[in-house]
Amino acid sequence: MQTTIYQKLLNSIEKKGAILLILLDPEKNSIEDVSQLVKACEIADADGFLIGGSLLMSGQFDSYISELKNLTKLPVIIFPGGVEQISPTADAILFLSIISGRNPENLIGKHVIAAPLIKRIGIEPISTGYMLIESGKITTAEFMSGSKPIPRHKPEIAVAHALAAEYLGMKLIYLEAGSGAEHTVPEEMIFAVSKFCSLPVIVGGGIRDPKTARKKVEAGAKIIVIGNHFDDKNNHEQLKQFADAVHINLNQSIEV
Ligand code: 1GP
Repeated sequence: MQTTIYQKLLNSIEKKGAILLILLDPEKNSIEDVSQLVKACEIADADGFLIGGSLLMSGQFDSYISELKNLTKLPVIIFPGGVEQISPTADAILFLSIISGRNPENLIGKHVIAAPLIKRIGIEPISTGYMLIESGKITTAEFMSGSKPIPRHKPEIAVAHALAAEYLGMKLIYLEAGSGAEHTVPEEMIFAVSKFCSLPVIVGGGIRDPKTARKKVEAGAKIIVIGNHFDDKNNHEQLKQFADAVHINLNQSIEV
């Protein structure tokens, strides 16, 4: 039987301690710009790509992912901003429920529309409990989802949500400060969620340096997502430092 993308992610986490995924937004990063970043990711030993955005204006989602797949052997996973972001060209899709909110559309409504499509095109859904965490200013994710984030200094609320996701059979927890967040997800919250919930924890939003990425991993994060920081070509040379900071099993003693 073919190994699933989820299992491949778990295998990499087991080996490296934690993994680094780079978020590409087709609206912000043209495929020409991305080709340089993709090469840098392969050289730096990054672990894969998330593709998605809050708004899709251009409608080039399928072809964007196909072109990306031609550039890399790393996993390409859809991180959908909406039900229109489903494509047979990707390796898998995060089947996200915004469990921090109480909007039924984001808990089950959109899933009912997306599920038959996913079945028909045959890509792997990875059920993910997605939590918005308060991070300063209102983020796009918060605005677009019409849901309130979890207060950043209330780790116990995040733990209860994560446990509920685990008991509902979800496979990943995503603690999201929001793209370009002013403040990242607090380590205290990552630590509490990782301690009480056995699902791998993804952390993203506002991470702009390797040291911060390492702190999230030391607190228990198993997947670190970086988007905005690598929109700037000048930052591509830092990819290796980020990957080394996240791959804690391979680089336990390095100073980051
Ligand atoms: C957003 O968690 C991701 O969904 C990444 O955030 O763009 O701030 O790195 P940044």
